[in-house]
Amino acid sequence: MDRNKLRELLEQPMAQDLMDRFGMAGKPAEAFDEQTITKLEPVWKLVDATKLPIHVPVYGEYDRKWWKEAVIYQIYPMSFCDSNGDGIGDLPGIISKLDYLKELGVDVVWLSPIYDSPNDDNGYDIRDYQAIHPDYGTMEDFDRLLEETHKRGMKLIMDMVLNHTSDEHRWFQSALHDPDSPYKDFYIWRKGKADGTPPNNWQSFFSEPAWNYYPELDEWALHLFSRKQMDLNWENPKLRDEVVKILNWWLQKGVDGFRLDVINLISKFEGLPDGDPLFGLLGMEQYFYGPRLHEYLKDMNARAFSLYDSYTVGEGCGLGARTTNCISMQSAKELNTVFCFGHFEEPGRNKYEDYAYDLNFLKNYMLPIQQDEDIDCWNTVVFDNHDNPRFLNKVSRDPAECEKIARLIALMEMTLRGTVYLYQGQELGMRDTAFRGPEEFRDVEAINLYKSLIESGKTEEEAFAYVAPGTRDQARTPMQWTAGENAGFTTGTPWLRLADDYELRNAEAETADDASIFSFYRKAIALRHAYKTLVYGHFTAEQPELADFMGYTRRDDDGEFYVEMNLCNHTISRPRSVEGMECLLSNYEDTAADLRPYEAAVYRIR
Ligand code: TEU
Ligand code: CA
Repeated sequence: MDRNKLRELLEQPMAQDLMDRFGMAGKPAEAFDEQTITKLEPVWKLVDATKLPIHVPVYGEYDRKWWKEAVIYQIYPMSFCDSNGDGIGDLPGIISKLDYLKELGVDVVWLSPIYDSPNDDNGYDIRDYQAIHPDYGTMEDFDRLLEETHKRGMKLIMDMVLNHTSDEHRWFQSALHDPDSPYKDFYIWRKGKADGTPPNNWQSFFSEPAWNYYPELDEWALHLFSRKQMDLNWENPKLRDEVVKILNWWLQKGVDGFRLDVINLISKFEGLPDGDPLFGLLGMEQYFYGPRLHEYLKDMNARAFSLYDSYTVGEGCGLGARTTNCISMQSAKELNTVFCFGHFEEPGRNKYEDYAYDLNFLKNYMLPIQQDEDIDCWNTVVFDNHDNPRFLNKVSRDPAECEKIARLIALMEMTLRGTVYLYQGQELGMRDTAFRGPEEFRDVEAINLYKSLIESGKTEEEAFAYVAPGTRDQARTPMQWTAGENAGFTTGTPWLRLADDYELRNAEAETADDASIFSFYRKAIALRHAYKTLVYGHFTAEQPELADFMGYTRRDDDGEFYVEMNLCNHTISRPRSVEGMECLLSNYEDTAADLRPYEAAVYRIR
């Protein structure tokens, strides 16, 4: 490849994000030797094929929106609050806790899926987009939840899963059993290879080949996730029309927007070519940022989202910071924001690895994003969700350190630019659980991974030891409301075991204690609500080159604030004097000469 062509390709956001992933961020074309250029041939071909828009930053004043200022709280309904003693969280249970969320300072509630589903993936396998799963309640319960949420001045967004449906959805059942079905082409069917193997080498996210074989049709159907989650064919305009109807149906009911599950996966490359191991999960590069993605997102925006004062956040599975911008720039009229999870693990690490996450990595990841004051894009600030072990425990498992780190994360969240997300229990400092055996796993991802490790020759002990720290069950243990039986989550038998520390860490104790993690979150959120400078203000890093220290100011015409954080477990000298500044919130009782382990504080300068 000639250097000019390489230079041109390296301008592309997708190439830049991929270079990040390969640990080659920001290298100029001249820095690539011939061997590396050859090795990265699949990257150049992929980038050349996509020719996706280059994001051009826009500078000036941010326009103010409710969803930019919002603190959004994710509820995993199955584990939040059970009102009828069946051990499963439900909508009446959520209604009973709305005052708790209001007290915390939540502006928006995001519900993980509550639609009718066989629960192969706990609701991310939708069987009916316009019906409530009976375990959660009725549509009347939902209408009451929405009304009670709005009554308290809060908004509610739904989790919409549009890359796939359950194989029990009527569309798929019709495709499978009715030779004249109008829904056959709603899914991705292919003939297998002559030797009887699947159409290509793609692997699912859940440790299996990404194809199911249906002998009655002698065809294979694609599933990027579980074998009961069948990928939809977005090339089909009739499918897109059905999706637009479903979005409008919920928006007309009054919901305030959507979290869009793995929405960047909906466009697959023509021909579904084999995946290259270079990109990790086999097949990933053929769909993580496909050629018609922008077209599909613009279509949904034009025919649904933009017709209401709605908010959308896409889950950008596998996207990097730059490709995320290309989808969330407001001038593109696609999505308002996109989750970027690039900071959830250190490069080269995965969620199953039990390593000490270095907050210096988080700082170096966050600073460039925060310093990029492009008003055409808006970030999300998120550390926890239902797919990952608790962020707190990635940094430390020491209880005393966790007391400080939980508050440091809270203070960072509430003083950075972006829409802020909290995951249920994060506000209490809930932690990971010491699962006792694989029989306690409920998560399809963990169960499949455990099986595949055994099949690959690992012992049961080895397989369990690998999966337990990273199973998504870590984030799904029941919400801890009291120190009483089952932490007040249910009067029955919880569907998933509780974490180990609910006597100490629960809402009843923490809401009554002004020094608790809950109270710290409440105060930090109150600061963010009181000072919009913390939302929209200019971001300037303080001595970014200093290791183990993260400091920054936020300022605009309305005020100036300074945040200092010690990112490690030993004392460091304070690089900037805080004399004359008003300390608004700190995770220590006082201000000492130096910064103590994981010390974090926000000051008002003016
Ligand atoms: O997650 C997609 C996704 O990115 C996760 O599965 C992630 O890849 C994995 O857990 C990391 O180890 C969304 C939903 O959040 C998840 O709960 C669903 O299982 C998945 O899509 C399929 O709908
Ligand atoms: Ca229940």
